Amino acid sequence: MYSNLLVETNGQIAEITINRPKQLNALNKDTIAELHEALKAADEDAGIGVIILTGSGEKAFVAGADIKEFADFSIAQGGELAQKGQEILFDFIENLSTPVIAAVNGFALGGGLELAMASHIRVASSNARVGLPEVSLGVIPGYGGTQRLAQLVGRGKANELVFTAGMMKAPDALQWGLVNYVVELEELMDKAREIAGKILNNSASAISSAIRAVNANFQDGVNGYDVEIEEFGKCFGTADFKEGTTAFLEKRKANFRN
Ligand code: CO8
Repeated sequence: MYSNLLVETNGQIAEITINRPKQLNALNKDTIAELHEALKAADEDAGIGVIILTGSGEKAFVAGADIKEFADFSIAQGGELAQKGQEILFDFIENLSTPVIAAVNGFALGGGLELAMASHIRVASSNARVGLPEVSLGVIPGYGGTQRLAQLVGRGKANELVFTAGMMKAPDALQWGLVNYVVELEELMDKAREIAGKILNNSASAISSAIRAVNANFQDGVNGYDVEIEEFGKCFGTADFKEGTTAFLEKRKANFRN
């Protein structure tokens, strides 16, 4: 069905693998469009509660946007590329109702790190190398990297990584808080699935509300506390709230996902 992706369903987890290993899974236009479709389909599937994104092979998660595609772009085309990418992939992921875990299995550079940062949770393998090399190409991160990196690690560290175009090893990324865990490559998907399993014990509707409330902190002109109050109130009208509180009072485990 997809030319550049492999999509598997593992219980209530959709596992999406970017599959252009010869190009180190670089994000060309078609791959970005396919990712949009696959993510949208998983998000709209009531049977899916978590999405895991990873790259094919043992070398790269995603080595960046496909440099061959934009090497001769004009100012307008460059701006358009960044805007469209944000709209259909990077902002799109961040604002999905379904949590997305990036399993970073090697190089996550430029658009690749930006893809991991747009995901809600990041796990990396010990061979992973992350960085934003854009200024070494004469551009800047254009898929949200200047914003999301500063949000995740603070402005000073973000400035260093962006200005030096440096590549960071997995343990340093962990220490900076850029990834949540580092494990051996062969354990990477299991670690991502373990986190997914813990998420799947909980209410999907409450998690969607939590995503909206957390994201509100980073949206211009939006008061995150107001969004939290609104989302909190909405929870009281859900079947999951009824089930969660009833299960607690009946001293049993809540059963949210039948
Ligand atoms: N785009 C296109 N092709 C790539 C990319 C890429 N980002 N990365 C690797 N490839 C290709 C190589 O061209 C090569 O193809 P071929 O065999 O046909 O020559 C193949 O993948 C294998 O790569 P290498 O031979 O270079 O492998 P090495 O192990 O020697 O090196 C590296 C691995 C260090 C990861 C190296 O490939 C590299 O430096 N890649 C580029 C990394 C980079 O600069 N990424 C950032 C790109 S810019 C970006 O992402 C901008 C995002 C924001 C854009 C907003 C809209 C404009």
